[in-house]
Amino acid sequence: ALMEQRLDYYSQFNPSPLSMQQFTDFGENATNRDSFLFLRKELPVRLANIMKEFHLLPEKLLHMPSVCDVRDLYRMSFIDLLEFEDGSCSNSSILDKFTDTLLKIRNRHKDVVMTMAQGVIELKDAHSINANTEANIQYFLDRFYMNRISIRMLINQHTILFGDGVHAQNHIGCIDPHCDVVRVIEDAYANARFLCDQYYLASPELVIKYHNGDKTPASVVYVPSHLYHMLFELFKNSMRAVVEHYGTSTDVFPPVEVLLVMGHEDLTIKLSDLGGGIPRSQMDLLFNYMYSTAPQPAVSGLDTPPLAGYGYGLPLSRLYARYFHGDLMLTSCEGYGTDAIIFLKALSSEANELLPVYNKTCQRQYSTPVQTHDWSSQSHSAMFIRPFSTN
Ligand code: W6P
Repeated sequence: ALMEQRLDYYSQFNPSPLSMQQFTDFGENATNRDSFLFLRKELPVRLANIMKEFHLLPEKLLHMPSVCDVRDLYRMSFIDLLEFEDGSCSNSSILDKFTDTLLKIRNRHKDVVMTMAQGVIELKDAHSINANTEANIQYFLDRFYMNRISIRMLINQHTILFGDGVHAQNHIGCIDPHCDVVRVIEDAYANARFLCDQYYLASPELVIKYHNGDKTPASVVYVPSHLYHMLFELFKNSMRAVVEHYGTSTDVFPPVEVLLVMGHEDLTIKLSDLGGGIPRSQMDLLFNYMYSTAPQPAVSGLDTPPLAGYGYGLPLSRLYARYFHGDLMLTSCEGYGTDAIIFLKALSSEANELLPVYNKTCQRQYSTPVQTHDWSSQSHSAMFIRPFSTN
């Protein structure tokens, strides 16, 4: 009852998005106490906003055991944070306790992506799912995972800056103010290649092309682990496509090409493969959570392809890109190959967190039916994506 009342209170506030510049300024100037005072309100606000949004999900999904488990974790963490609501902060033992609580919360939520995916599988096994339900789940999961990315970012910054963990050289929390994009590309490529070699005994080469207007090396204020996550996912997909398209009887493959361009607004990273491409009808499915949790083909643990893509890798990678107002897009020529493009904001002053807000507009999204037909011809792709459309 008390929790419900505090939930109502905190959900009235909009989350406060920080810019990359604010993160770095804060990291360089703020004290443990400043950070504590900010987070003891901002974290409950971000938690409360997404906890409220759970109520808008289809009833059927809310009853799935895994979804109940996830909601319990969120309630627990919200309650843990309420303990710091109006305590004094002159006492350094309270600051230490706060940091411990954040570490406990981060660890408690480590498997939430998996558990929510399990909840979607439970729903698909128990019920048939109509187009509206699917659209609502897609909408919710994008917002839910984005909220989670943002909360983990805040927790990481606080615990790295003020906890007793090790602090990477020249980093401000988990932000590298001179993130060397080429280094991250080569690192992600090397690790994806290792998996590819292990499974297929062959892998395509990497070719990087630069186009820097003024010949300055491509450096950006960014979270290297986020960039790595996106690139590793894309390289795995490209390598698998190339090796499977050419077959393992050859070990000469067209390389995966990366074009890196530093513009005034955007830093663009384009990965091009000649892996045979994707038909247009399947493009949207690559970012669809319901489709990506299709029951896995029965393979024994040891034979599971390490490059098995199309889990939540692509939709989550796109969220990482969008989190600081970048984006991730795929374009493909079926029969030829695929381009994957990551856009990042070149300027740290424009790289603001993109956060879901619980308000009337978002409430309306859940009650608005998916697009009804106002063109006469049934396209194959539309039938494929929404086979049970009732509109
Ligand atoms: C493909 C399929 C795909 C998905 C994501 C990135 C690259 C590629 N290449 O053939």
